[in-house]
Amino acid sequence: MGKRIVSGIKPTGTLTLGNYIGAIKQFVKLQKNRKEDEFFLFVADMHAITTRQVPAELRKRTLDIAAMYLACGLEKERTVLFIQSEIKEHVELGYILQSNTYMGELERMTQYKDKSIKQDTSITSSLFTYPALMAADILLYDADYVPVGEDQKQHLELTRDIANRFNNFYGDFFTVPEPLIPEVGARIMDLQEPNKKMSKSDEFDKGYISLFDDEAAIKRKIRSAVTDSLAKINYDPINQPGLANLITIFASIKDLEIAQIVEKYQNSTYQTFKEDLAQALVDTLIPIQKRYQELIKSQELQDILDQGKAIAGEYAFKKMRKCKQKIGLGRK
Ligand code: ATP
Ligand code: LTN
Repeated sequence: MGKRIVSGIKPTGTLTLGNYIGAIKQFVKLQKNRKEDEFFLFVADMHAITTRQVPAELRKRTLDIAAMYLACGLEKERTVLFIQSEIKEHVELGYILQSNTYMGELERMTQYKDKSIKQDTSITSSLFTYPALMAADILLYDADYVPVGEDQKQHLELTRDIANRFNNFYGDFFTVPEPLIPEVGARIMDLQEPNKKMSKSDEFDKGYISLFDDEAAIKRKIRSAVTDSLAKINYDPINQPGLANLITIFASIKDLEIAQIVEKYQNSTYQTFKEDLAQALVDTLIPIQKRYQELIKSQELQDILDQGKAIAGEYAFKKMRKCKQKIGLGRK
């Protein structure tokens, strides 16, 4: 029997190389290798509004992400691609799952802790309850696997706990999902502060590579990426975190092992290594950008999203009807 694979990306900030390596590339690879499986992929715009967004920018980025997913190589015939807010059952199930999630569990979420420290004032209540909505995104479609980066592991564990709790109380109903976290590239680090995750919400753009960066920007950012003074190509995340991050990026982009990159460059200077890495990134990202430019203006993108909405919507509608019956909501 085929499995169902579900994942999403928030349309906040620009898409980064971290999103590409940690999530999108993995998704594309799974699709190539798992011919019987079904792939549901959405733009998590409801999650974006947990922090303040400018409406026109939010709408633009939502479409940008949908187009980028396809430009990165997803097979459109095999992907149910949709926009989260167009399927109202996500929020409906999110509320039900909030009613099966404890305050203590949400208080332990590190993403919430990190984001609320950064914002200190006006933290929304939806930023706090966000993991219950994320659980709904996944459980609504009975996902077997959820490909994500390392930072989402904790949310996936909570999703599993919520599903098990619900199943124990009401009888088996949700598939308990498993995270799929890549071996290489699950946590791409900031180019300037290699002890911090590369993040699109960062205010300084030297720390991340955007999937929309042009050739000059890519080369400049790699050239100025922080390394160390040891002057030896070696994979040592503790003592050479900046270099280890660049090696990880290189291995991931080229689909090679870390050891293969280290071996190839062991006698090279950092400068040569960085030049080759920058070129590999340019060779990967520029063709993606070309495909994105064609898609973003096309009717094809709109048609794919309409079709995604219809397929996901039908599944979600049926699942929610059964869910309400199980809980005792409504008349029948
Ligand atoms: P923010 O940086 O604003 O918190 P985000 O990029 O983590 O946002 P999403 O866009 O929703 O949030 O993330 C989409 C996917 O990309 C998730 O699966 C996440 O784990 C993955 N991801 C994000 N950043 C990285 C990173 N630096 N390395 C690897 N994977 C990442
Ligand atoms: N919470 C994730 C984005 C996200 C997601 C999902 C990922 C929302 N819903 C469902 C996988 C499955 C984030 O912040 N990166």
